Amino acid sequence: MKFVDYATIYLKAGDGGRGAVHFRREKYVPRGGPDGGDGGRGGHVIFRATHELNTLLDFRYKREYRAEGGAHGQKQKMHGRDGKDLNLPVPVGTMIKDAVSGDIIADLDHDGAEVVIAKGGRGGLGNSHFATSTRQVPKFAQPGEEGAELNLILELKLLADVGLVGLPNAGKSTLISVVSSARPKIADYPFTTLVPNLGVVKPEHGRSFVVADIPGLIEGAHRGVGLGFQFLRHVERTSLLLHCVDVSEMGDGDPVENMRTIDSELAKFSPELLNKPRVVVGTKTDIAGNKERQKQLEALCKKERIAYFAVSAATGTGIKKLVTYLAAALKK
Ligand SMILES: Nc1nc2c(ncn2[C@@H]2O[C@H](COP(=O)(O)OP(=O)(O)OP(=O)(O)O)[C@@H](O)[C@H]2O)c(=O)[nH]1
Ligand SMILES: [Mg+2]
Repeated sequence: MKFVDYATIYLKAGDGGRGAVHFRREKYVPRGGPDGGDGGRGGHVIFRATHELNTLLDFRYKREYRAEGGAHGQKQKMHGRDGKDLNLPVPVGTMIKDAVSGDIIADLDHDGAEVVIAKGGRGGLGNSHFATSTRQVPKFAQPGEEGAELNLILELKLLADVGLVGLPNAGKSTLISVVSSARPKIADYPFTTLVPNLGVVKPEHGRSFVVADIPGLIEGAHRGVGLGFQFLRHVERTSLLLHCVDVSEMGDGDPVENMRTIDSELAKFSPELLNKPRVVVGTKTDIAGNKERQKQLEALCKKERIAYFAVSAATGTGIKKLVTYLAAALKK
């Protein structure tokens, strides 16, 4: 069970080609001068953000990347060919850090964002550059410069508008599957969702927005218990948190306590998370539940000025109202 939004990789840009040592040899030209050409530049390694990807999975399978070297210089002052640049597509929202210092090198936060992360080495100068009046037969040329070499950490924070949080089994994936075209795995056991799912919601009015469904959180998530921790950073960048609480009799424990457990994990992970606009959604209302407990949850939300909606993803009750509310809240 591996998380796919984090990868450590090694990159090497192409080395520059060597400059050539060569002397002109032509009929009837008794002593031709030096004509060694320059080496080509090594290929750069370039990252480019694209909406077509949404995980860093590829970088977990292949962890070494090398761009092509420049070709060596040739006789007759012929320049060696430049090495091909290596273009690596990454999902929008990928942050690139130096693996040693941890410094952020680039943050590719929009479609098409590009960064030349490792520069190819310059090609060496051929011996034709080194002839002077006193040194007419230079028997040397420059070597090519080495391509840059880097160890990097790639980190992806999904760029979603709405982050779905809640205990395992709360119905998060089911909700995203009825409001968007995402089709995540749904099952009646905890930790069904292992990696985040993104879904685009198209409300009747207003712009589309992106919802991220992350694996269930449990107590201690902020310390790394369960699967929660790696995923919490995904919701850091969302504009709104949607907290699913199972209010049916199928749900374990008390909805109010369950809500507090998640709130406390969010606060411990980053106090700012709780400053985000939040919506609490009581789920699975088609299954009988304890009305008293539902009322308590609703009352708590009212007290804390958090919007509350009761929905059933199974029957569709309350879903439209929720989507309309989200669309309006995101417009602000
Ligand atoms: N009857 C009914 N069952 C629901 C509803 N929503 C979810 N369920 C069921 O609840 C169980 C858990 O749903 P999931 O959507 O997988 O829950 P989750 O929050 O994504 O769970 P994790 O990924 O494990 O954190 C599944 O068996 C769903 O079929 C609902 O509105 N009504
Ligand atoms: Mg799920």
